[in-house]
Amino acid sequence: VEASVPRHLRDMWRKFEAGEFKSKEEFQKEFVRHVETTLARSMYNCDDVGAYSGTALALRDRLIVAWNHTQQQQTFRDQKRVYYLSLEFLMGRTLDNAMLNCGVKDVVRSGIGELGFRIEDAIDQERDAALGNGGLGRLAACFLDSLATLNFPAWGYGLRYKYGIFKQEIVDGYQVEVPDYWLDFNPWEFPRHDISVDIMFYGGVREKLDENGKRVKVWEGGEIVQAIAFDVPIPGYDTANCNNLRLWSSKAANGEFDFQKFNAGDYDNAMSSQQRAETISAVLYPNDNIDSGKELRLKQQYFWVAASLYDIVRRFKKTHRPWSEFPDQVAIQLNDTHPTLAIPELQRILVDIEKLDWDTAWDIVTRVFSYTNHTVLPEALEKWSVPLLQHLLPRHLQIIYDINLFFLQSVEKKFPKDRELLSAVSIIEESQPQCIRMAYLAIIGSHKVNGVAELHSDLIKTTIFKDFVRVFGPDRFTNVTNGITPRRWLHQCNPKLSDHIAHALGGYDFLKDTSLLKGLEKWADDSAFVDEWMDIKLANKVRLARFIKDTTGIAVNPHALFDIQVKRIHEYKRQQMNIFGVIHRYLSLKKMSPEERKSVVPRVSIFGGKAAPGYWMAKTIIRLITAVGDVVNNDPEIGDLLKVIFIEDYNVSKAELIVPASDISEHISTAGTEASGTSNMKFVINGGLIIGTCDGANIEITREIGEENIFLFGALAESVEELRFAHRYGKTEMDPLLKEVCDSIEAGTFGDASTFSSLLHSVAEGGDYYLVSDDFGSYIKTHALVDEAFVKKDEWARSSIISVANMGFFSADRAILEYAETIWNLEPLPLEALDKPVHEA
Ligand code: GPQ
Repeated sequence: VEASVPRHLRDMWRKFEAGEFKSKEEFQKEFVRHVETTLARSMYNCDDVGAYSGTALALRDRLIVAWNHTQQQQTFRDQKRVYYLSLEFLMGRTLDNAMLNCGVKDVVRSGIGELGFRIEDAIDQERDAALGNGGLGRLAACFLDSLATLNFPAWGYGLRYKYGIFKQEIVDGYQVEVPDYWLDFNPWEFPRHDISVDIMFYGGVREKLDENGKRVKVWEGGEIVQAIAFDVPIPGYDTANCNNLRLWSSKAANGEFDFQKFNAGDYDNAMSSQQRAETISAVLYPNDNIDSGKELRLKQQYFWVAASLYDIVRRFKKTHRPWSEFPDQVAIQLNDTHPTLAIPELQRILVDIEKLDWDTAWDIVTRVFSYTNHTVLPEALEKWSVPLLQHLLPRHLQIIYDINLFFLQSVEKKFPKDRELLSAVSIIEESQPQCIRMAYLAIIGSHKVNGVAELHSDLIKTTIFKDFVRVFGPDRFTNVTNGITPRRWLHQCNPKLSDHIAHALGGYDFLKDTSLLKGLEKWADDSAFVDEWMDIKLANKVRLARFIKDTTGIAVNPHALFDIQVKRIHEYKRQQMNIFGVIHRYLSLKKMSPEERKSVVPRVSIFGGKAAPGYWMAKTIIRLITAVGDVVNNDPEIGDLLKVIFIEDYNVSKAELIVPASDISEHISTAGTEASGTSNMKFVINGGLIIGTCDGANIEITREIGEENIFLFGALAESVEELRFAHRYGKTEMDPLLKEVCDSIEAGTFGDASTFSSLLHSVAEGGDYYLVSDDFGSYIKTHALVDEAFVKKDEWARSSIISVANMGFFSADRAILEYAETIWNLEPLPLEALDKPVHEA
């Protein structure tokens, strides 16, 4: 590649290439040029949206040059790459993050300031890229940031949904879903109309003799849909490295529409194949921790997996290496089971198209793939019905059957006559109809399977995948505890705290090496440092209080204790327990004399999160939260002692506002149900304390920061089965405090009680699958401890600082380094190479 362009031409190109903004004038020139020519606006009609757009366009020119260099460099060095396959990338906004990562925010701030705009207002105009549901999708986004920052050659592959997660509106206290069409103006993507892949669905499988007289399978006669690539540059922090996120968009394969039908006056059908094709990438499924099993979802999965693999294989084949080297060049991480069809698809490519023998192909496949599990909840484990697969992907079903056959034969050999084991580990579930268990296929086709926190990784080995530990041994399973990027989740969302830390530590190196945060410990006794620390928390609470006032009309006292639970609404996450606790607090306040009320710590209970549109119980929980708010917030006796806020449409950009403003946040899932949680990490690194159960990453957070700095309560994972058993056989009585709460709801204190009857029923004796009643007493007691602790300001501040000092482990950089070393066998691209002009011989 290098030699193909003569020296003088290379110099000429380089001379005119867009470099970094070295001065604010350089930025201003580009800004004005884009506003006036790309956007066709002028200084007379450039509003904040125009300012955002102009800034974004100026910055993306730089990003794409860095992206080009990085990609040329990666091709030239030809090292092993990792491909992160995820159906969700919950990126949020890009502008602020990109400016900070590229180190140009100050230049842009002053440049745009002189042109009459505030950088914060421009940043605020951007819509979130909300291509994900919750933790799983945000983890993928954090991992992309870390991969780029650590200079790993890595690509993300996903779907370019036209509609991301729905926008949540609250109407009369109920959630209403509104479509999120976010692509109106998206400067961060580059359509690659030249990069397209034909993807086939349906059709049939025929056997024929090839030129050597060998019997081969041919999959043919199906419907073709085109995949078009859209590339999103992912800049690392403080590095020239810029990785790629490739999102596929679907399009009809044969032209725009059917002209014959069109001319015959059949307008509707002329458009229909086009519309059917475009439907594939139209919308993100809004489910979190639940399997929907819809045909269109399966189409999305295959479409995306097949396009991505085609792309990866094409890139590999350009190097003319033998297939045996494919696993030395390519690692593919499956983010949950959503991309599991990649396993039979790669086997199909190697056997049917590349003509490798089955065993050779299968050895390559298993060395390439690894699989991350994100849940033990049975209702979230993906299964696809055999008839559906037979119809949509007939050849893949055959391959899955063969994978299963050879696998079961190997099990039979190792454990002769253990029929129970055979049916327990079979990929095929013998249900009516038969189903493919995608997690089993993912395990069998991977060399490593990981959970996302220690407890979770232990649980998958002893519960849902225990039979596979027998078959493969324990080494196939491993743990990589989740992490978060400190760039977005500290530096960007909490600039004041980041600056304060940098001042104490003598620079911003902690953003790349979070173990340096440890240096904060010695500042925990410095009163000026501590005062400033608490002032920053207050300022962040004031910022959130202003937002709450603007959006809900409710005034909250920023000196009150801010108690926050923001995450998807789910029974296992137990927002119902939180709101029951709030009701308990309200009832207690009502019983107090005015004198007694004087010693109460004022509290603001803040909730946020979306319910899956079909999840009625979750929607009922939202309704109860808003109903309690309506009563409590308007009770003159209560005043500032208690406020209950539901923040509409919780998303990444709102999280950036909310997370820095917590005193306490709630991570209170039934023990053993939350695989990791990642917002727990975000809140603590921003100086908030947490109340939580012994679940997911809470356990490791406790180990790192010390149990004196966290409010833990509730049953342990190992007793959950026993407690559930007791409920089932009617051996438990409802906790008396909870009973009082349920009675007050029943009595109509928060409006028509029938609205909440299903919710009350779910925690009643004989049910209570999530053990709300079992944990309620200790939950209430622990909240009383929180109140007591909050008024001891010095100790509180100390806990906050010591916690942040010990959060270094939870950087996504650490997680990515673990994946690279123990799963992918991946090396970073040396930085020196990136800094040098690419074409220099
Ligand atoms: N998670 Cl299975 C999701 O956000 N969506 C899902 O469908 C599944 C898992 C979460 C999980 O609930 C959290 O505990 C994890 O922290 C997160 O994935 C990332 O691993």
